[in-house]
Amino acid sequence: MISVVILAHNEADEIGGLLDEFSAFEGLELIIAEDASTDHTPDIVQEFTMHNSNAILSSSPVLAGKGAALRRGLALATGDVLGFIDGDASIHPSDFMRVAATIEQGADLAVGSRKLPGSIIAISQPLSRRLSGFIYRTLAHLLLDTAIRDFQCGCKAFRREVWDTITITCDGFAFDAELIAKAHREGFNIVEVPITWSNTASSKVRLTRDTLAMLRCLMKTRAEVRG
Ligand SMILES: Nc1nc2c(ncn2[C@@H]2O[C@H](COP(=O)(O)OP(=O)(O)O)[C@@H](O)[C@H]2O)c(=O)[nH]1
Ligand SMILES: [Mg+2]
Repeated sequence: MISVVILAHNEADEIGGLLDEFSAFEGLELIIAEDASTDHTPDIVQEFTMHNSNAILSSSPVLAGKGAALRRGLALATGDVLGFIDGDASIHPSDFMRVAATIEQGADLAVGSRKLPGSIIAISQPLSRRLSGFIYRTLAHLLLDTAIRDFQCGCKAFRREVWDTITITCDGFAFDAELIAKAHREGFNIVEVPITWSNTASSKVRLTRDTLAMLRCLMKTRAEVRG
């Protein structure tokens, strides 16, 4: 079975549609990791879980960060393949399923990518995010010594063994880079899969604060994977 953690903080406009799209797929456990929403996100998810026995809501009143929410959600997962997707409908569930299918084909960690020849950016990010993304990517390459082209895309899947082997400590958006760097260090087979991605207006990233926290995490991860 595949367990997918769906990240949601104030995603009331998108989460219902995304969950409905996920229900078209069999063999999935859906874990919605929701933090501190001030809109109707928890109500929408709760309504869905009432009619879908394979779906669980894990809520926290504290805005813990993407990494912390993912650790909480993944702790509930029972599948042998684990994964996560952003809950803002920037990626279609069918793309998550393609990424997860790569695990059955031999990958240990499958990384959805917006930077491969087959990737499609249907709606692009504003210039400020594209610029900060470029700087982050360049630094992540230099610091973490992996050839991955898109660290940040919110669509990844991995064997349970990967999750059981490594420990992720970053609470925020640097979760993905830490996961990739530590899986790489352990010699796991990492495969990038092109996906279609649309920017949504609802980004929760606070450019200065989150970017600084991400850079701190990158430095910490570098020290850990090198040490
Ligand atoms: N549970 C939880 N979800 C979060 C948190 N921060 C962001 N998210 C969710 O993580 C996903 C990615 O965040 P987003 O702001 O869209 O990042 P961007 O696409 O890189 O701008 C979205 O579905 C957010 O709702 C958090 O602290 N807790
Ligand atoms: Mg987003």
